[in-house]
Amino acid sequence: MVTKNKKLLDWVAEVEKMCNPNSVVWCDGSKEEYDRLSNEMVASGMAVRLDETKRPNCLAFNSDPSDVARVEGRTYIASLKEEDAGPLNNWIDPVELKKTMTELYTGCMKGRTMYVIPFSMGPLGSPIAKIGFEITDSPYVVLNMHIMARVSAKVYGILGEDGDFIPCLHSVGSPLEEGQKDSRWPCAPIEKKYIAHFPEENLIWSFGSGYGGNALLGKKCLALRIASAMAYREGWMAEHMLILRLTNPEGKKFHIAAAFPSACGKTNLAMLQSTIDGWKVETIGDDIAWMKQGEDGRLYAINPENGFFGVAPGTSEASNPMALASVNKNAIFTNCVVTDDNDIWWEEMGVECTGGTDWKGNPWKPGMKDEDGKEIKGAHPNSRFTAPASQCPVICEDWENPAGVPIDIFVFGGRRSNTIPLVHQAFDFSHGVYMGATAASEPTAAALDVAQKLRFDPFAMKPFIGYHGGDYMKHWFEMGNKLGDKAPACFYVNWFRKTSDGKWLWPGFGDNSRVLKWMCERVEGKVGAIETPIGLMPKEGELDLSGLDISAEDYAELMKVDKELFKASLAEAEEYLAQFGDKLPDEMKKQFENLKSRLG
Ligand code: OXD
Ligand code: MN
Repeated sequence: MVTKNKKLLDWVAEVEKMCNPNSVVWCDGSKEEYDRLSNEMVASGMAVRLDETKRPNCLAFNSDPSDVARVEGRTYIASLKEEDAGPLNNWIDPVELKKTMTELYTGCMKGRTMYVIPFSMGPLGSPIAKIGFEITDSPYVVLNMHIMARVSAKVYGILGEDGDFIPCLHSVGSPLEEGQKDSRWPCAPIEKKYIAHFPEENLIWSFGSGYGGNALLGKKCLALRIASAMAYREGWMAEHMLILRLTNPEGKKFHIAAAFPSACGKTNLAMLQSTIDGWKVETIGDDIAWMKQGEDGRLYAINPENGFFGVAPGTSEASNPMALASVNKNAIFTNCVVTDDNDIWWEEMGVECTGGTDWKGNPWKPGMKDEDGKEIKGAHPNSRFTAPASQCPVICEDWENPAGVPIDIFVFGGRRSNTIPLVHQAFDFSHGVYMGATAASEPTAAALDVAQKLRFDPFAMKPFIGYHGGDYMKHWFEMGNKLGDKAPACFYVNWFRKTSDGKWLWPGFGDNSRVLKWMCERVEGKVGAIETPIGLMPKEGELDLSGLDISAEDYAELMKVDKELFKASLAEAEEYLAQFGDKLPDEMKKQFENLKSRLG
């Protein structure tokens, strides 16, 4: 028996009884286990093994066309009281939801193997790490969890006989009748999908989807939704942030944590190749940060994950060479093109492709059009790579340091083609909280079912806060009070501003290092700032543009603060903030009024 832990044994027995799988496999995270499941999936036709000489030990999967992204409309925070879930979350009474889901789970693993995955979010045995167990009937999930979390037999030892863990139950929701052939990507229809969180119990139940954050439960479900609720109760932070180390030419190290909504270039920024001499970026994490105040009063961050689950399209030698290098081997690709010579490809990869099999499994050639003359994309816009973080050539030597790294700078942002300048700094931490809480972005492909308009996405956490959004803002202000003068400096960036005729105003990618340099110099007091109604902005000549081909007009447009446009957006912000009712912190109201009066 791998464990004597009663909570674990009872839970696994109970789930086995309910879901009725053919057999139960207790996973150990070994290479043998990974290879065995990979071979089984290749043999059954669910996975394609890529050319071993070009991409050793890599697999490609295609999902069902209905199951290609997180489903926010089917994601629930089932707190005991509805008011504790707040206006940003869907809520169902936990008793009712458990009843509905128990019916769905009953017999749902028939004909399948049930895997019990022991995992740690954060380095094994670290005081900040959390232990979870995911039960799943998807071998695809087991393989991805091997990369994204620390899956290991050692977790059973760390758990011991009486230790606690976060139970994460997952099923693709597609039982197999006797003799029934499995589909390539089993899943349930949308109305049967539920991604449920029970924050008071630290419990996750997911049904019906095999994709990404819906199914790899250590990531968004545990490390963000459940962890954010724990962090609120316990006085720390679980945020949707990349973490990077920036070293300046004198060797001084700065640590930056940045929050951007899905598919706004977080992975690219985390692995940025600086275009300014002597400044170097190293990656600590690309999606999630857990942060606690250290004994010296500063805020320390760890990346609880073990891999990258990155958006593939647009990842190229030009945009993110370090991500490309990370997926050379031991990677999983989902919903990309498998080329005729058995390699992987996606749109804007920056390499030629003569053809292959598209994400729907059809023969495909670049430039192919559908009946309406619309170009058929080879890869789905939310197609992904899963790769071990250790394979990133610029992974920081401290990325697994259990003590974390001290955060100097917070960056917030979103994708905005107008109104928001390239960079501005908050006057102080509370103003930074206001900026983060009112961050807004144009939509992306990472969630299936969000309205196609600008959406407010506080700290890029809208889909991931496991409790009331107003309490979440209050928690940010309280963290600021606790950190005092040791709180990180806060900045807001927009890499995505365009001219009125749709041309990008800023080159982005490696040149974003110029903006990070300005932030570090602000923190060090080496450069000044111009005070504007919305915040502090670079003084003429102090943002390093050396060697960059940007005209004076474009630069002026990029940095323009149009007071009238901002004032117009205040009404939207006011409406958005009103939904938090009496949970809206007074400090938020004060910051809003201050901004309004500064804008005149
Ligand atoms: C992600 C997301 O997959 O934010 O990281 O959607
Ligand atoms: Mn994310």
